Amino acid sequence: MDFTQAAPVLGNQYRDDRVLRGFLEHALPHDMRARIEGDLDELGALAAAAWTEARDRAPLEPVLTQWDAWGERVDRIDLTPTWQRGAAISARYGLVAAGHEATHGEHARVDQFARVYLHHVASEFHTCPLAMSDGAATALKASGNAALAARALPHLLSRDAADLWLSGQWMTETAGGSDVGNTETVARRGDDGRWRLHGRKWFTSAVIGEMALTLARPEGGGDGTGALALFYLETHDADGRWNGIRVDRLKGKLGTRELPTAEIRLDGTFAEPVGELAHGVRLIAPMLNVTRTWNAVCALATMRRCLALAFDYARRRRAFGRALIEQPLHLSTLAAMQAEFEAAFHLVFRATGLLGKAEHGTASADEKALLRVLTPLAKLWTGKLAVRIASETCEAFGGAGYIENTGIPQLLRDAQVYPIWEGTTNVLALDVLRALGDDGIDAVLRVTETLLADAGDDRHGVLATLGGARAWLHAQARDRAALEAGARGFALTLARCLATTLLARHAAAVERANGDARPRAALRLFVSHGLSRLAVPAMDAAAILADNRGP
Ligand code: MFK
Repeated sequence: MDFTQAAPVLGNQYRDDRVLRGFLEHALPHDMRARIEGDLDELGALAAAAWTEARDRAPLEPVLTQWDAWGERVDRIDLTPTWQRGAAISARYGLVAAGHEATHGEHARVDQFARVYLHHVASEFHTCPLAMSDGAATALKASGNAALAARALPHLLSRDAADLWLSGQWMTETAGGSDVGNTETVARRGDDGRWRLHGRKWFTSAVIGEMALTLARPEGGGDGTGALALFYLETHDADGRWNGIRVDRLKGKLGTRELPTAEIRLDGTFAEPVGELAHGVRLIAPMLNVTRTWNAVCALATMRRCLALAFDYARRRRAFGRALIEQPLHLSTLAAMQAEFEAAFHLVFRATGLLGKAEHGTASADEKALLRVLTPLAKLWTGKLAVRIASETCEAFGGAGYIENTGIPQLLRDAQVYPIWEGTTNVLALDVLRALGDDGIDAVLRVTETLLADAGDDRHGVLATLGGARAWLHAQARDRAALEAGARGFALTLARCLATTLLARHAAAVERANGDARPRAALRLFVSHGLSRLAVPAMDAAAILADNRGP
């Protein structure tokens, strides 16, 4: 009889996730953990059920219908079944609301992001508009605009699906992706005193939402980033008609295909300024930092899904007379991925904890400085790592990993969005330099030294590498080109040092609590891959290679 390979099986993704459970056990008070555990368990079961349901199913995509049968412009987007259930699940599990839950105090963000992490892959990236909704709620709170906050927050933070709003974050234009200073959308104030927007937004991932925050240039305000203002708009009027918005088309993307990303035109769209009529980037920054945190958490979720499947398959698949997991090279390949994931997990979830503390008013000045740097570090590192782990996972399945209806290739196609969305790796590396400013590195060193008290032998390696990073930063200070060219390596070095510190603390705590040796093993493997990624960029050689044309 022909041999048939058993497919990988995904269990309850909360119960099976030692890393998440171990972290929550130490990060959250016991009574709070007991209160939320039922929800986490259900989300873990939903993740497993969604994986089984999607098996062998043809991928589904949203459909845009621009005209009705009688020639009226309707711009209706029909969503996939999973997306149609998105609002109900978001409201039921408070995927946005939990992060703003006052009764959970400084722990609210950890609770929220544990939920997001468990649900992300099963949601088919419905988490993207949720991220922006959370970002909008955070930016509106920070803006001090009481009227807009009173209007939108009850909807954005609703736990009732019928009331729940989604928000877009409409920044990207044809002339400005990373450089939003090139924004061409114009804001005009009419004789009636109302603002109307005119322009084209090129990547709007939540045109299906009820509102958006968007950047526009008040007419006559001048050029550049500083002259942009942040506007609030609602996508439909009270009668359900589009608010001067036309959906030109949905994007055909490499991945995240269930997510309807649209090109839209604003033509007289009524909008309200969120704050002053300038410095819109400053006003939208809280939103960016929240969506970047979501990006990092969702990248972790993809890594975890890859590892769960790859380890399971390695126990089922036999080659050369034994299971793959018993093959030394295969095992060490998977273990290296697991170690990188565990270190990244602790870095990202530390950032979520600090975000909660900062919002609750219990973070110290050094912790706030650390959070400002951790956010871009978490985003840039996990974006790249998710692609690497997803690619390695395809390989771990051999030919099956290249076959669409195993569900494995989609993990890689979807992962490629993480380094691009919300600022590319290079933009984020430059943001790390911006965040550190003149003396931010000293705050990072101070906090790390305190955290390292529990880190045992690993403290020496971390402190030496961080000292090297500090010296590198100061050595490049007078040469901006060299500083920028080395910013990626510098950022990754900081990320690896901070992750080592956090994983070392966790490993020590777990050993004391129950003798589990696995976090320590992950730490050993992670450190063995090296902490420093510092490089002195050979700018003269790079300049010579700028011309790559011709024979
Ligand atoms: C499932 C996962 C969920 C993910 C959801 C994804 C949804 C995707 C939808 C999208 O919208 S993707 C679009 C993402 N686009 C970007 O992320 C833009 C990338 N570009 C940048 O990040 C630039 O650095 C930025 C536009 C923010 C600023 O560039 P500029 O024009 O050089 O501005 P500048 O002068 O450096 O900064 C302006 C002000 O903002 C400064 O403050 P001051 O005016 O007080 O001096 C900066 O300090 C401040 N600022 C910039 N970035 C900040 C920040 N403040 C706090 N945090 C930050 N991150």
